Amino acid sequence: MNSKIGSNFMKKMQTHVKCRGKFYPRTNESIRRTQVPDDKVPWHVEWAEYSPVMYTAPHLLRTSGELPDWADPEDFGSVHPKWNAVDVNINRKSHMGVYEVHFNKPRNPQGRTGLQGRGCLGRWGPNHAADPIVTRWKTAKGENGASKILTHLKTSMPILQFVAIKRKDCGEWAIPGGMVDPGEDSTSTLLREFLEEALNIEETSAVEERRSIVNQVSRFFRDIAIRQLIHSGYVDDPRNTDNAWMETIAFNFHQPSENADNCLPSLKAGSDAAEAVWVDICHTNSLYASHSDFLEAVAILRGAHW
Ligand code: RP5
Repeated sequence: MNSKIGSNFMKKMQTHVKCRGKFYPRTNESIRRTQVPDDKVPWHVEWAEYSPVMYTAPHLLRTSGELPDWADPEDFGSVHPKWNAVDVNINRKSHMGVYEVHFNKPRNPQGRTGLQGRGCLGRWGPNHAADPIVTRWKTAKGENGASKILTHLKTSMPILQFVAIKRKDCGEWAIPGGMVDPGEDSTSTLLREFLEEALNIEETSAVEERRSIVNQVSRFFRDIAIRQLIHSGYVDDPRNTDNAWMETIAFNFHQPSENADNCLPSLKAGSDAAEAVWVDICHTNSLYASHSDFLEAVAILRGAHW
């Protein structure tokens, strides 16, 4: 990873913010987080009275046999999960290094969040996701009919666009990422989530059309000339808790020119996405979790307006 990108990230990621809001998401404001001041976020800072509410969403409290495969039991009983390791087909390793396990519960490596338990996350410890950041230059047809890259009025820098989706769960705009399924490798997750959320592949019934979309996007995602790792690590996701948190690998896939052979199919929202559109990248983009930080890193990498 480019060192400028890396250091910007580390600065921003030092203190999580979005997982320290007043209420826990998806609870109709019925579950309050203990408010954690910035200086009390790190675990090494003493806070004897810290005793946040314990909350795990009701649908995750079912017995093991009734749980979906993306969720852990609330209580492992006599089973000992392999923390900090690949546990059968579940990756319990963190990109952030070895996390602590305190009273049999993993501890958020970024510090306190004001809530214990899993909240609505399936796994104790890291919950792994993958985020495909698909970009292209913003262009317009010039007088001679040739397309030219547009620059920003203030910075004179070329404008990048990315594929954004509107999340159905919270209405926020986001990168079309998603959770890594048990046993799935994150490269497959990147492709699957993009196909589902930005191209609605699940509802594309015509076999030939479906095959052609999958082939086109797979080719595009495999092209190492346009692929760049942007982030692998913690995400400041509003669902994070003291014992369960989101991590991701975010890759940028850059479409060099609209007319290139690897041009993408037209966007169509599907699955957890209500809308899928190309959006200009700019510091004013207000996005879900740490996604604006990922875009800033992409803009720096590609020498684009931010
Ligand atoms: C974020 O949550 C990740 O960056 C990823 O975009 C997303 C995965 O969760 P779901 O979209 O599957 O809810 O933290």
